Amino acid sequence: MKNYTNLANCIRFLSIEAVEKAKSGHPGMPMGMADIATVLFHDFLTHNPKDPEWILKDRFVLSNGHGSMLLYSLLYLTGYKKMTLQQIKNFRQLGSITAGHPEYEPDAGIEITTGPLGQGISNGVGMALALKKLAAEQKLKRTPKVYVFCGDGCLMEGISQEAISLAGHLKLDNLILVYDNNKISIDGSTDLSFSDNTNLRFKSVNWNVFSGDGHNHKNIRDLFKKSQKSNKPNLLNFKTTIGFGSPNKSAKASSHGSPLGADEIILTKKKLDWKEAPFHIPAALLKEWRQSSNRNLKIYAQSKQSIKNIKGLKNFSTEVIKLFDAVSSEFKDFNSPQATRKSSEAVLHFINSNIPIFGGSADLTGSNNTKGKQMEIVNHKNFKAQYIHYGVREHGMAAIMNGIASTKLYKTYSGTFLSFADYMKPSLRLAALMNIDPIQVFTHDSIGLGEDGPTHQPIEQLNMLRLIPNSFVFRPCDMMETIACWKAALLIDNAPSFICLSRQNLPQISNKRINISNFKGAYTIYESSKINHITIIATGSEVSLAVEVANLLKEVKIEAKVVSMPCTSLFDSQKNSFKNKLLQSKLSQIFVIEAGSTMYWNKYTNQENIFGIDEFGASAPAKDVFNKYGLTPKRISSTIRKRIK
Ligand SMILES: Cc1ncc(C[n+]2csc(CCOP(=O)(O)OP(=O)(O)O)c2C)c(N)n1
Ligand SMILES: [Mg+2]
Repeated sequence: MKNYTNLANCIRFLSIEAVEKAKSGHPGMPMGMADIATVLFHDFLTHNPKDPEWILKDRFVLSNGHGSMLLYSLLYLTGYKKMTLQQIKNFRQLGSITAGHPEYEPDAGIEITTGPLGQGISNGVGMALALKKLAAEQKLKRTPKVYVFCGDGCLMEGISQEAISLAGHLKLDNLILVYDNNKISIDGSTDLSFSDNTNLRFKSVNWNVFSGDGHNHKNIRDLFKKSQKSNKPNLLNFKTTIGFGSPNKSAKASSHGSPLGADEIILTKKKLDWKEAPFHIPAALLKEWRQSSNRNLKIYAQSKQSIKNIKGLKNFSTEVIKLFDAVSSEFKDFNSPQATRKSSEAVLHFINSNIPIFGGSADLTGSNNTKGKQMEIVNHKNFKAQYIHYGVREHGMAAIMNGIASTKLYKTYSGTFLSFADYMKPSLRLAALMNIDPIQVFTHDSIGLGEDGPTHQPIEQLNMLRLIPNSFVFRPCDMMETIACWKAALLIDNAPSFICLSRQNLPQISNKRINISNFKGAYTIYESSKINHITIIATGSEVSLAVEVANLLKEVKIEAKVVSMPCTSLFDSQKNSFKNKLLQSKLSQIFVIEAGSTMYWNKYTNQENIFGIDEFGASAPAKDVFNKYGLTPKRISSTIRKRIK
């Protein structure tokens, strides 16, 4: 059998030296997983470093992202052009692609951003799902595989259970999870906090489970081989030694997250019989690494034909524009009161199987109204389908969607209640950070949901979402605005969108005013006169309330214009001249009405001009809850009247 030891040592010493030079980082994991990674990249992973974005390659996810130097070493050694030796030397420095934790850089071979533990496992599930769909649609002979590395920490995180449970249910047989079972985490031995029987845990959710020695190359090969042909997802549980090769720090938490130190590096080199200067890889070893992927060249060449037929998201925006021309003309005269979640469903009914979309809901399909009538349900016999029943797994769902979105093969959206956005937040943030474009449909978007009470009534969630950089929160007020928001969200391809929708019926008020083909996030929806004393900004269900307020104010000779602002970030990105003109009024007074926390709105006006809710809601019929918080036309108009005398 081949001797992989020195190939693995290339990874070890690149990692050790990069961490040493940066004076920070995590050497232990790359040292411990180097043997497994070598066998995988050398003999199994189907990839082509010359074409990092080859659609039909296998995906590699480093869920234990603190071991980022393992990934950067592999990319450099196998010959990814962007991953130069200079990048390795610039580990953790400003402007490098070798960040402390891997940051999504598909053309460099970094397929997903990881670091918050557990996310990568779920991202891998999403990738595996997207690739199963692609394989089913294209009748591919070979379904690309997804290899995910994870550590003890990823398996302790709750999100991992949501993801592995769904993966087992869907029988994602192209998924291979490689567990770095080193029994060490930051606080010390995992005996302190972790006594799961991991193999039984995975077996119980319908996975194949294999155990082995993560430093025995033959054993590693055998397990990878066994996982190649399977009808279930696979766990390869490898016993490993963190910091392998370091005489004083191996098997200890001290190797996890700090440089080994100059003296220990000398001892480690001695122990592993490595005589090279820092960052120097002997030519013969580098050559062998660089040639290791040549075994894939044939399959790469053969895949050209299949790739021609894969349209992915290439024509997506053209399709969306066409679709929305049809949707808009269908509903332009629509005039019945309707909840915006129902309006959203009406949009989704137009989506047919030609549109590359993956929808779903976390067990609230009938409440979120997320399933278009033409959509089939994904199961292990029907991966061509468009709709995923995620089960009650919000966090897993959001991270799985990031995995789907990262492939750029499908647009993906899902549904749950807005109050449960908190369950998904870590993954939403990562989507924004990665510049990927999942869409979350969040229904029951205010106290307007009524009797389910304060546990279900979102208060600070709208603003929590708005505070995520590079994200778009949409909160439409009626059918036509819902159409505009869906269209905008589908066309955004570099940021996540959150479409927040009402449970309760709302009147149709935007038809005459909204410009769907040139939607700027806000517009004047109502003016009581040509010259207005004040401006009232409102969103979603409070827009019609604002119009009622304006009508009451008119009775006392205060003229008001109502600006509907379904997307603040889209509005904020417009030219100042547009923004100033839209908000301008004779008295330069701006008021805001939104049934949620007030704090975000201070950027448009003074605190006392904001009508919102800064405490938890109440269990009661919606009307009574709006009343309790003074969000009624009468109360608001009389307060405004007092304010401006
Ligand atoms: C969600 C989350 N919580 C905490 C951390 C901080 N953290 C980074 S690594 C780590 C320990 C992980 O242990 P393990 O996965 O076993 O890694 P090993 O030490 O074996 O490399 C922790 C707590 C994190 N990155 N993400
Ligand atoms: Mg560990």
